Amino acid sequence: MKKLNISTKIFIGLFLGVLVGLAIPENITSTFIAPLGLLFLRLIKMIIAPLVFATLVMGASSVGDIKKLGRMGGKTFIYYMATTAVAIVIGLTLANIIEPGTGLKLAVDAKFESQEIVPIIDVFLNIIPENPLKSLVEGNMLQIIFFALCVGISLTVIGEKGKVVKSFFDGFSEVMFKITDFVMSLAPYGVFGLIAPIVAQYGYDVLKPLFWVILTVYLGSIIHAIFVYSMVVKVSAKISPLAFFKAILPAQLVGFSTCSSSGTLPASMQCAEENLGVSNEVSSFVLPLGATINMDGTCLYLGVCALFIAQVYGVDLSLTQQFTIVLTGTLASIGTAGVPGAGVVMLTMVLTSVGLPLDGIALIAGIDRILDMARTTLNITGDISAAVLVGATENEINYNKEPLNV
Ligand code: DAS
Repeated sequence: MKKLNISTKIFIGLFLGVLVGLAIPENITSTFIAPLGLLFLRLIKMIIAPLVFATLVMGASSVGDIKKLGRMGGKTFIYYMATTAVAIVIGLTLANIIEPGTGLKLAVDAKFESQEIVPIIDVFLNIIPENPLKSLVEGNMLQIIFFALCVGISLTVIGEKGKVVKSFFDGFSEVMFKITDFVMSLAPYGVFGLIAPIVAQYGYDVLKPLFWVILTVYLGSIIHAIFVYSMVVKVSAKISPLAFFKAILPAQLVGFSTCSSSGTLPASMQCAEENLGVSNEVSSFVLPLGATINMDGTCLYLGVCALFIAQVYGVDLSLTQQFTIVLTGTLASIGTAGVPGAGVVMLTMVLTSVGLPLDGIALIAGIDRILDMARTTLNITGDISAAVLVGATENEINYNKEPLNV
């Protein structure tokens, strides 16, 4: 039988996970199957920081000129902010049309302690590490990216003197890619172990009352992915949307099951480079940045949930307030880590910015994981679309790769 490609294997893992989750009680799946998913998550977390650091140093030091790095950075940042704002507008528009919260009276019993809100200026100051080793140990992605860029650029500037250091990072990034290949080969088992307990936990009675919220977030995510990213990859790289979505499917499935953009980074880099032909130099710069500051899915979810909570409480949000949501959400996405549940922290900031009660978050806390699956999948899809855009505009895409052969 023809060797199954990774997408098919992960899909089989996902499908079997759903079947087992439906057939076997939650206490069994959480005891005997969940550890498989947790093992996969730990392996992914093990490689993120060294993988990002090594590949980013290599990427930045091989760019060759600072101007090009600045150009790539500018394109990446503007693209991320623009698509994030579009995502929030799509979320708000859909929530205004579908009105998921109208006519819904849910008891808000769970008190929701508001999360600490970091002022925007601190978000930017926090990008600079006080102690780079501590950033690596703690896995602070923005600080790791900042320090790796400093090292990479310095290696470019010192030229020959940095030869030994550069060859070390060259070898180290190869080692990290090899380990990543091994970890990603376990993805089908990891996805199975992650999905089965979730399906067992979320029965129909949990999802039913909030069906319209789930529908609005998933529908908005699909609309954003199809209309925004398809146009970007088609116009910038002449890659057909079908080829693009087929090429990134493994990363999307990992994002869907892990609910972590950072955790999906190894898969995102692999799909961008091996299936779409984006150079390592571009992918190791654009993707780690995106995993942290680009959260289109999260921001679409913010638009939907802020309006849902306003509707449940009978609050009419003015256009100015809805514009405030777009602004707050876009800026808040910069400082939020790509880890499970990060969106809830941002929702706190957005609700506060328009004076909505934080208790409203308790309404959706029970299904947040289901919403996180969609928003993380959209987040990483946006990250990879950025890698394609920057790769194409910097002539750093190897078109000999057959995306359709994924
Ligand atoms: N789970 C986050 C991520 O990894 C997104 C979120 O919680 O909104 O991108």
